[in-house]
Amino acid sequence: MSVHVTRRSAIAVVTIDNPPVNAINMAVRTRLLALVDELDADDHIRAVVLTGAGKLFVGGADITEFGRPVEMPALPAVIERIENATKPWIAAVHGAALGGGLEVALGCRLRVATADARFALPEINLGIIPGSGGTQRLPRLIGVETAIRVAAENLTLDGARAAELGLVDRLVPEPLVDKAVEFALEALGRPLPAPVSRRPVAAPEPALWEEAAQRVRRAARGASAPPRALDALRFGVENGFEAGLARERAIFLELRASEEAAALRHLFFAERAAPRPHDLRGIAALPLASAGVIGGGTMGVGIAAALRNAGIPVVLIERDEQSLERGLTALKAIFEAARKKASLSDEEAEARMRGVTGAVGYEALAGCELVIEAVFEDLAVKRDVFANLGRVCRPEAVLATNTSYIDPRQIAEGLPHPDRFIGLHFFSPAQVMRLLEIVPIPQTRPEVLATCFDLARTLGKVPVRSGICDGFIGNRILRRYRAEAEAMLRDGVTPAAIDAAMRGFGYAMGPFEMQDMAGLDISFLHREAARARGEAIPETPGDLLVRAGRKGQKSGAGWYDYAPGSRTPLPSAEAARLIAPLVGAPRELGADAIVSRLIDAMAAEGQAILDEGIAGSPADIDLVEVHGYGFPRKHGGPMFLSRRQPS
Ligand code: 3H9
Repeated sequence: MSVHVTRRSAIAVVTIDNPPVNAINMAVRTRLLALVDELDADDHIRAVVLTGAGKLFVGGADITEFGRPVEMPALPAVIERIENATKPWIAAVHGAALGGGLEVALGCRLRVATADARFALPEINLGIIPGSGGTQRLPRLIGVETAIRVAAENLTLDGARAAELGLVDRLVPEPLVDKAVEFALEALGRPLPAPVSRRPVAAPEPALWEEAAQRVRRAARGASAPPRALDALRFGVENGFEAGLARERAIFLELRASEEAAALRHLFFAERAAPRPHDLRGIAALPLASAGVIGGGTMGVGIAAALRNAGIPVVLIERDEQSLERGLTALKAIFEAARKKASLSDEEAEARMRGVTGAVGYEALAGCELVIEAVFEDLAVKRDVFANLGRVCRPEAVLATNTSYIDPRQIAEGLPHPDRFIGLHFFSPAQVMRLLEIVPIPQTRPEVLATCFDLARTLGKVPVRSGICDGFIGNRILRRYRAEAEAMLRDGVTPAAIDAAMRGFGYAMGPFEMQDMAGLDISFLHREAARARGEAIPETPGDLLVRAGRKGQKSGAGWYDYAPGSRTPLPSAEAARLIAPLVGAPRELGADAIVSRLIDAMAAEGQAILDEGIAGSPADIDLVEVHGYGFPRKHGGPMFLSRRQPS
């Protein structure tokens, strides 16, 4: 049974027991509704304590139901019934009370919580707004200003803060249920407070709404739900609880049926499934109490920062003192920047650096349980690194390469115990970007693979396993994306039109702006090297630009012009003139057509990657694009999109 009842003299204890997160599904709603009637009719019962089994109160409404029509009884009706019960219901919260979980607690007459309680309305992350009175009851309990932060800006309140704000009537120690029963008996001796929906709410200064609207819109970055959560909340404050509840429900149902919400649900489940692949269940990860990073360049330093942020001591290796000093300074600058932004305290920033040992030479890595190589992308250089690691590291230490393009099987050739070798492809800046491509070679032991998934969890990354191919999953799709953009360019569509279309779709920048930012010269040099090896690589428009000295932002010109000191791309007549020999007559193409051509190309490459067994699922490919390549979350990823709207 998903909800059970015990009796403690005059108090009924109702426990929602629906593992893993006590999500409220139809069975839970039906049972709660029946229980209110049952307990109201029970003369021996004077009050009801409502709690959650296991580690938390309630993780929210059951998200798996959202792809289907609403099944009755709906949650607002259940909460209304709880609120109007003749026997008062008292929520006893430990762990998370999220979304519908918080809404149920708000429907109770009183609330007690342990210090570890967390209250939030994370619905906006799923493309919806609270649908059971969260935007209406919360401001009546804790005030408009903080309620906006919770409902529309993802603020989580801990137990202590919730108690300060009056959301929690009493903070209690464990055992929670015993303390809640005591509290209930006490509460029965006093007049009960009014149900939250009947309490007045103080309307704020008009300027507060305007400021909040601007803040919410800015932070939403094009997502639909946050401003709508604010709308619902404001409407209820200005027009009363009943009208507000109706408005909230209408917006909730509209958004619940939207493509954006479907996309965000798809990502929610993909992100939760990613760290726990089925075939690794039951395989124990190896301990990872210390790690080494080889290479103090941007990538190595970013990886070291990510490890330190997760509390793992790091040995950073460089080939000489000067390079080591540069690497350590860059690492310190990362923590210093976090300190300035107040995301780290002074002590935390210092502790991050105290956990770093810099060294020249490999001997310092002898005790490490994991070593990640992040040196120059050159097979001979990397092989030399692993020859040294084979010499100094313990045979059971996990040895990883951060290569983006080189076949890891070639890097591992000659390494003793290659079963401990693996590719760990981080994305720059590695302390920020959440994607981690995990690339086993045929010899990699399952324990080593499990260890890397475990590492990803520890680092807060989204791990995706990739088979071996040129560019793995992400860079291979990027290449196809760029090739398609170039094909459109050759068809006469301007870079500005293509970039604007992709920005309109939700990317932070379009493919040509991205190339200008990253620099056009690196891929030019790759093409030149291939040509020097005798490969037949036709001249590209990018080659023409680089030959004319236009290497992107770093040279002040690329696909676009840039005013001195500015990063704002300006359409360039000069670039158009230079590439003219390789592009067709100017042609207008609508933004939608541009977007679908590029997304179709990505999805087609993704399908090829699936067919070849390089990626395990379409969802994995979507995670790569969203977390490594800036694909707009609200569209769910190229595979999701192509399957929703077959072209
Ligand atoms: C809502 O409430 C709408 C209402 O306003 C209105 C309704 C009318 N439903 O994250 P984990 C699964 S919207 C179904 O690894 P943790 C998850 O997929 C909801 N399933 O655990 C995973 O499954 P599997 C608002 C859910 O301990 C398993 O549980 N609430 C739900 O690290 C474990 O998840 C939210 O948005 C759900 N609501 O963290 C909260 N939640 O094992 C979303 C989780 O098969 N949830 N699952 O892979 C969370 O933030 C975290 O799961 C939580 C636990 C903090 C609760």
